[in-house]
Amino acid sequence: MGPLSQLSTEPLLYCRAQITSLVNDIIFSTASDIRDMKVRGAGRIARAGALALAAYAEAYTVRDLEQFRSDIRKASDTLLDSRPTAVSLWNGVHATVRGLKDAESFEAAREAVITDGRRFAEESEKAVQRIARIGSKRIKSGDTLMTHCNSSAAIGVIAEAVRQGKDVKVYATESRPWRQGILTVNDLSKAGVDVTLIIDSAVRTVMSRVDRVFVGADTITSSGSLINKIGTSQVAMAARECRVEFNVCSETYKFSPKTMFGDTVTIEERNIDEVVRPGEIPEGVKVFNPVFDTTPARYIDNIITELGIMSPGAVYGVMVRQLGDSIFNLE
Ligand code: RI2
Repeated sequence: MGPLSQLSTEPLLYCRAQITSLVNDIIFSTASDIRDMKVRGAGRIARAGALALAAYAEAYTVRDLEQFRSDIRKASDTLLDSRPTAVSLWNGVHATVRGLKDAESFEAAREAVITDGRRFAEESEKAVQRIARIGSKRIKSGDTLMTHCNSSAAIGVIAEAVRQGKDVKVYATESRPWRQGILTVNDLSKAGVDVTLIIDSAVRTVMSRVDRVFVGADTITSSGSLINKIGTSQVAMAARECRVEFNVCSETYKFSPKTMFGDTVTIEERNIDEVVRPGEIPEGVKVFNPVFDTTPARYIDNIITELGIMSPGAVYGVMVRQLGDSIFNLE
């Protein structure tokens, strides 16, 4: 390669490097927003992951199928590494990249990622709205409800019931350490709901006044157990003790097909700074900050999905039906 060609290609290489770094930024900034909880909630992080991959594909300029496949795989891994517990992100990413394998050209592969990513995000929004309509039928006028953390699916159900003119009261837990309960009381108040904020340790005291609990889901296993914000299992146990109905509002992309094959769900542990301020406790005192817990299926009365209300025992069948033939490629 002579000096002339070097001169003419260098700016091109420079531009390509700039474009590549801009394209990568889409993925890195989404992953860091998810990790730092700027984007949070199991449904929202799934949509953010799917749309980031679609935007990445749209901005991708190297017209090489194998290179594209490899870069999409890396981008998917970067997104999946951001938060480990909610399977919604895994399902959203996999729904977005599923057309890559069979695509015969770069153009077809890129189009598949763009279309599937956008479709996942749209379907996800629709599922939340459908859950609101279905779940609202479980609520009667005069009911007192409880919710934990900040679930758009659970809030949608309660807000829809109130929109229909039902008179309900809601207790919302603070949900330490991130205090997502503050978001919840703001969301519910905006929707015209009579809502009372309680600290997490008031759950058992208040449960005797409650008729129904509605919580969201980060992951539901093949045996129908729920992984959700830390403290959910305590809410469920208190509800069982008081004979209060315990409802989980969950889009089916929060069902984890990986658990059918023995995978366990990783419970995210976050930084201790979220619990104590520096210097507040003696050196050597340990802090344990798991942010999710498991509620066994036997504490769950209903799982409210976009396909309808089901018992935890029905989850396995829905997973098998939804996965179809692809079930054999999962392990
Ligand atoms: P939606 C949240 O996790 C909570 O655990 C909430 O119950 C769940 O996601 C589902 O939220 P985090 O991101 O998808 O606050 O229903 O840790 O909005």
